[in-house]
Amino acid sequence: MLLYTYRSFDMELPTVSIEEADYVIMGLPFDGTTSYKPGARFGPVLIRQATLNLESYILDYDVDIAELKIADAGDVALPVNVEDAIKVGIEAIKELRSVNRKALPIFLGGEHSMTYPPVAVLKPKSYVVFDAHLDLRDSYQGSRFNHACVARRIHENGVEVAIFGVRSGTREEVKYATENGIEWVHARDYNFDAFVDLVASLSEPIYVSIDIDVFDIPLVPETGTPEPGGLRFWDVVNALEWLTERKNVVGFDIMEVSGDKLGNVTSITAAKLLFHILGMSSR
Ligand SMILES: [Mn+2]
Repeated sequence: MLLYTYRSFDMELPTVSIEEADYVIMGLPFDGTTSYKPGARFGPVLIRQATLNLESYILDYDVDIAELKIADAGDVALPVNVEDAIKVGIEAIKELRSVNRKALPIFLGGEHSMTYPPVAVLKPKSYVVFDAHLDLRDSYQGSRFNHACVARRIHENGVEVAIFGVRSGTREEVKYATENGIEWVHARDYNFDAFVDLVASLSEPIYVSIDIDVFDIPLVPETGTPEPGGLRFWDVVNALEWLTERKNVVGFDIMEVSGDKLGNVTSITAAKLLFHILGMSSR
C-alpha cells in the first residue's frame, strides 16, 4: 500500500495517479485540539463533496481544471493525540513526496495544527497565512502543538511569517509578534496593496495556509473558532493570484473547515477556493 489513507467521496474531477500528477490533494482530517466548535475531522470529506456543485471551468482564468493532472491521495488516517498525528502526517507527506516530488500539494484540514506536517516536510523559507487569529501562543490548553500555536512554532524554526485578516489574539501574542519581526495585518486594515507590500520581500519558497475562518462569518459559519469582521472571498483570491504569478509557492492548505452536514456553507466556500487555487496555479 502506498499511503495509509482513505477517501469517502470522490471530487467532481477526473483524477490521475500520484505518479503522473501535477497537483495532489491530501486530506488531514483531525480535530484533536479543537477548542470550540468540533467537526474539523470531517473537513476534507465536506470539501470533496462540495466540489460536486461546482463547474470545473474557471471563468476567471479560462482554465478547465478537469483538464489538469490532479491526484487525490485521500485522507491520512490520523491518531487522536496531536503529537502522534503530526508524526503520522509527516510520514504520509514524505511518502507522497517520495513518489512525486514535483506535484504541487494542496492539503485539506482538519484544524490548524495539521499545518505542522506539510511545513515540516516542505521546509519553506516563508509562511503566508490568512487567519482570523494570530496563532502565536506558546502553549494552549496544555499543548505546544495546539491549533492556537501553529504560527509561533513555525516561526521558531526560522521561517518568516506574515499573517493577514487578523481580528483575534492576546496581548502576549501581539508582543511576541512585535519583538520577533512577525508582520500581520488586521482584517480592518486589509487591502491588496498592504498584502503586496508585505509579501513582496519575503524569502522563497513560500508555503500558503488559508485558515477558512479568515473569511467573514456568513461565508464560513461552520468552523472551529468563528470571528466576525473577516475578509471577502475575492480579497483572498486576488492575493493568491499575485503570489502564484510572482512567487515560488511550494504548497497550500485550506484548514478549519468543519461541520456535520453535507453541503454546508463553509465547505462550499472552501471547495470554490480549492478550484480557484488549482486554476490559478495552472496558468
Ligand atoms: Mn483561525
